[in-house]
Formats: sequence, structure tokens, C-alpha cells
Amino acid sequence: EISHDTLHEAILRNQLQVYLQPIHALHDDALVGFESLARWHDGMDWIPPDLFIPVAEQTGLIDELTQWSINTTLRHCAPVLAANPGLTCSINLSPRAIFEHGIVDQIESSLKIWNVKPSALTVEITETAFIEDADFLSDVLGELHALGVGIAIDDYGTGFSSLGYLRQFPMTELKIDRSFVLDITQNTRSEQLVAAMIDLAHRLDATVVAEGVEDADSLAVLRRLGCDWYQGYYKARPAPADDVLAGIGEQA
Ligand code: G
Ligand code: G
Ligand code: MN
Ligand code: NA
Repeated sequence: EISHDTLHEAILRNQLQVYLQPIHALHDDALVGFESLARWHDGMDWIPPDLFIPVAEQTGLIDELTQWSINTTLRHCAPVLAANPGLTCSINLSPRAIFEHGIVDQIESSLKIWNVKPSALTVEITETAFIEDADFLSDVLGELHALGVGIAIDDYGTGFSSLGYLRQFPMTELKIDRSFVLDITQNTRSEQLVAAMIDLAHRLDATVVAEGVEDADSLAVLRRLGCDWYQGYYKARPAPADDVLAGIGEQA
């Protein structure tokens, strides 16, 4: 069982690591950025974020974990972001972290510390965040957007897919949940829904990202439908930040 103390210790002892998954453009396969994903190895086993993020949320550690995640990600990525002006790096923000006071200041000061321009950072939020205090969330996202930080709606289509919040929130990126991508070549309903999501995002001037692309056929369908960017095992699995960034250094 994961407790507050074991997770807190893990953060202090540097048992958590930042993994990055590259994101590529569909039209020319150019690298456009990466998503930061936390990984925890306790010396014996890998403990997946699906297990420890909820613990962090429930035990009051989400603030500390978020701060760790933002700072560690920016520390790793800063040189590559500076050398490659078009690239962006995306960080998952737990809904709970957004409702902690001071998240905007925290992000702003991390950007300053690591000398990363706000437009090189995107925050990913799931739709479940919108169930809570929508006005407060709207203010927070508005402030981040005003700084120039990108706002991505993550796992789109599986949660609380109301169109109401899209009217109110400054979305710059829509990430199609991988469940739609998984059977896009077999299920015409998935294909039609993905087509509709791409159209929706484009009408709102947002970039569309397909998640969980695992094969070339799915990629071909997404390209035909006009999806902008993609990520997934087909192209690259999440890997330790230094490994991924060293590879980018060679390409650039
Ligand atoms: O990488 P993986 O598929 O195991 O991630 C599982 C879930 O954990 C995803 O929903 C992902 O968004 C979330 N996650 C991964 N890293 C972080 C992080 O640093 N912060 C938050 N809040 N969520 C994360
Ligand atoms: O919820 P979020 O989208 O942040 O979670 C991303 C998760 O998806 C990460 O845990 C990552 O490891 C996982 N992931 C990335 N690419 C693929 C893929 O191609 N297939 C599957 N099944 N999972 C993937
Ligand atoms: Mn994500
Ligand atoms: Na997602």
C-alpha cells in the first residue's frame, strides 16, 4: 500500500523520474514536442502513476508532486526547447493541483527559473476538472493562457464531454483519448467521432493530437482525417527524459 510517507520519501530520495513521449506532426512526421510522464521505481518495482497520483491527491502531496513534475521536466527540457524554438513540452496537471492556490505563480516562477518561454509549455487537463468549480478553473486557465502557456484538454471524449466548457475555456489543444484511436481502423463509429472531434477542434482554432497510435494503418486514417499531431507506441514509447532529449539533439 502506498502511503503519504512512502510517496513523500520517494520524492525526497529522487525515486521519481520524468519520462518523455515524443509528439510528431502528421503531415511531415516532424517532431513537435513531448509529453512528460512521471515514473516511480521504488528499488523493487515500478509503481504506475495511476496508483500514486490518486494517493498524492488524497494525502495532500499533489502540490509537492506537481512542483516536482514541473521543475524536473523544465530542467531536463530547457536546453532543447531553447535550441529548437518550435518545440513544446506538455505537463499533466491533476484537477486537484489546479484547485490548489498558487499554481499559476508556481508555473510562472518555474518558467523563469529554467528560462523557458511560456509558449514552449502546455498544460494538460482532463475533462473531469471541469465538473468542479468551473468559474475558478476558468480563471486559472485564463491566467495561464494570458501568460502564453498552452492549454490542452486531455483524454477528450471519455469524460465530461460537454460543449459548454469549450465555449468558456481557452483551449489551444485537444487530445483525442486513445480508446477512439485504438479501434479507428475497425470501428466506423470511432472514425466518425474522431472526424467530428478534429472538425470541432479546428473550428475553435485548436491543434488536435491523437494519443495511443500503435500502428501504421491507424496513422493513415488519422492523416486522411486531417489530424495535426500524434503520439503513441508506433512512433515512440515514453522513455527517460535524458535518452529522449539526447536523440533530439542529434536530429536538430
Ligand atoms: O504514463 P501512463 O499511461 O502510465 O500515465 C497514466 C496516467 O498518469 C495518465 O493519465 C497521465 O496523465 C498521468 N500522469 C503521468 N504523469 C503525471 C504527472 O506528472 N502528473 C499528473 N498529474 N499526472 C500524470
Ligand atoms: O492520460 P494521459 O493521456 O496523460 O496518459 C498517457 C498515457 O498513455 C501514458 O501513460 C502513456 O504511457 C500511455 N501511452 C502512450 N502511448 C501509448 C500507446 O500507443 N498505447 C497505449 N496503450 N498507451 C500509450
Ligand atoms: Mn496526458
Ligand atoms: Na490522455
